[in-house]
Amino acid sequence: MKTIRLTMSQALVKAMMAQKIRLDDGSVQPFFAGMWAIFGHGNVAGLGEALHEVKDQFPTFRGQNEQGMAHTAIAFAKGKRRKQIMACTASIGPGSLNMVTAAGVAHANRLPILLLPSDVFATRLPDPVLQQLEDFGDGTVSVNDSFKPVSRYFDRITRPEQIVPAFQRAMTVLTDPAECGPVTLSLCQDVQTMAWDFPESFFEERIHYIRRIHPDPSELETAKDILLKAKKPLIIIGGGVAYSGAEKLVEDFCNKHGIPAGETNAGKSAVPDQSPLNMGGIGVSGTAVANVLANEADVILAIGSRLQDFTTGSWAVFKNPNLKIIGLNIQPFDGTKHYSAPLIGDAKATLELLDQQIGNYKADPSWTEQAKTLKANWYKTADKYMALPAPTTEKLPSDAQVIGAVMRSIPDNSIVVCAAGGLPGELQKLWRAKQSGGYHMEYGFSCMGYEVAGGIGAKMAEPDRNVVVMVGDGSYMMLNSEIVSSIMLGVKITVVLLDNLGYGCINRLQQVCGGKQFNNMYVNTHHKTLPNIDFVQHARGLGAISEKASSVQALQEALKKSEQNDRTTVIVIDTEAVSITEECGYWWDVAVPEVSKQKTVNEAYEAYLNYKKTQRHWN
Ligand SMILES: Cc1ncc(C[n+]2csc(CCOP(=O)(O)OP(=O)(O)O)c2C)c(N)n1
Ligand SMILES: [Mg+2]
Repeated sequence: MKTIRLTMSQALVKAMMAQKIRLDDGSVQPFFAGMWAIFGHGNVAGLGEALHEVKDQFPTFRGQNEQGMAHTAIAFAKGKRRKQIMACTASIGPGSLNMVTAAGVAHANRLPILLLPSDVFATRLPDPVLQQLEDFGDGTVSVNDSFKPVSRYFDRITRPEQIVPAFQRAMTVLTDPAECGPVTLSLCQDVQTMAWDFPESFFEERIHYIRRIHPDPSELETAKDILLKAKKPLIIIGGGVAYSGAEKLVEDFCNKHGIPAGETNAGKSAVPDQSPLNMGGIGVSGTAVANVLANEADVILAIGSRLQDFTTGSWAVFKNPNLKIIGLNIQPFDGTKHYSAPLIGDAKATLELLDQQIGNYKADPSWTEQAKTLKANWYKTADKYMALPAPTTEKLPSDAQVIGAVMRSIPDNSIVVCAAGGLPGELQKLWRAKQSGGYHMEYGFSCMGYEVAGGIGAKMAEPDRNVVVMVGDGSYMMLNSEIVSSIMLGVKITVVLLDNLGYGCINRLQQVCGGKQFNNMYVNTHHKTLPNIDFVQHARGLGAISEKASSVQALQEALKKSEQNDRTTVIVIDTEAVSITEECGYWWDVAVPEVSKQKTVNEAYEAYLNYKKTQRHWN
């Protein structure tokens, strides 16, 4: 056997560079687009040396915060529809732990990322090293064990040769459409530097592909039978539609069979908004179209959806007592939720077969017509919320008015990026993506701080598209420093920062639950001085172009102007924290205290109990 003597780190990097992926069009490209790195004593000498050696063929990017750089890598994988990914390495202790939250994001959103946190010395000889925690009862525990629940695959590399099987398993998980998510290979500091005679075969080019699982014939038959009896079927478009490349197929399927479709936050924009049977967002922040149909539907065909509570209105939005759910999903865990009739397989391959099976089946024409009428009415309602405020108004604009302005002012190919706060709900209701993939929402983990870093990843994945990040002041304050990375790398994004002086959405939620306004808006916090943050100066300080828009009109102009800017631009606008788009939406199960001294809480609890009665219990 021919061998090459390399350190574990050199071998890992060399093997990563040899991994390729074959796309549907037959083209082959590298699977790893590069490595995000923040070094410390845990990885600078080991992995750092190996990355330097190949820096011209395999790029290493320096992040500003480990969580931030991992968000960027995750957004990149999402933008690439899981066909190309990035890795992230961090130093021992705090650096690595900073990536745990991001691992949660990748896990919830089923997005592949290779995390390479540094670990303590395998030999234990210098213990405890700087940043090493000591478990008094278990010598095998390190802080990196906290990656276990947020990884789809975890291994700790305590000998150099272990990297060979561990990396092979990592690749299996990263390229598996059902299992894919974060993979963590925890690299002991000393082992990163240790040499071994690696078999040459470890470095051979390997061409992966995302396999298309075809459904079991009996599951297909059952799904066909259910669908053929449906008078009022409704499709749920989940994120899996885009990962499977089934966007056009789903659109054609809806049109051919007259089946309207609601979108989850992950599935939104797979089918462009203007497509006649795309009814927009479904569930807690759904439209007055999708949710009305969801109330009545007799069959739900959920495609590539995790059926998260926001999608199902905490399982209260489906009201038809005879409802049947078909769970078309690559992952049985998702496809069987609530005793759905599972239809396990790749969305595209399976839907093609289902289409053949149901032939010329059509939903009840009055159902399809109802959907179209509702949609036209909903557009009118939504337009009112998004209309320009009168130029004379003294009132601050609402989130909806800002969304309208952004939508009107940016190029058709734009991707809007968001994750947390009041904006995701408003965007799911109101945003109209003109082109497929124009809506990038991290709403699996809804992680504040994802927005700016995620925008950079979305732009790196699709450099020809315009990327607009919409972010609240709270999320922006949590993590904005990757703006510096965007400027360093020449990855231009436009950030629209809505400043309402606090956590507007949680403040509203608090009151819905009967609570007093407390500790969300700055004004309701314990303070000696209220913050008066100059976001424009702050963004300029990081190197961005920045301006304050004094009105929605000014925002529209600033957005138009920003297209010519040569680098990341932050446009700040003051907004009010009270208004939301009242029409439609759905109940969200947020637990309310059973006993309280506050009358408003008691009342909210009574209302809560009434809502609870509408929840579907696995029927
Ligand atoms: C990391 C993280 N911490 C806490 C939360 C809970 N949370 C959701 S939205 C929100 C406030 C967001 O504030 P901001 O970005 O200003 O948006 P707004 O609510 O004002 O629209 C909080 C605290 C979260 N989603 N993520
Ligand atoms: Mg806010």
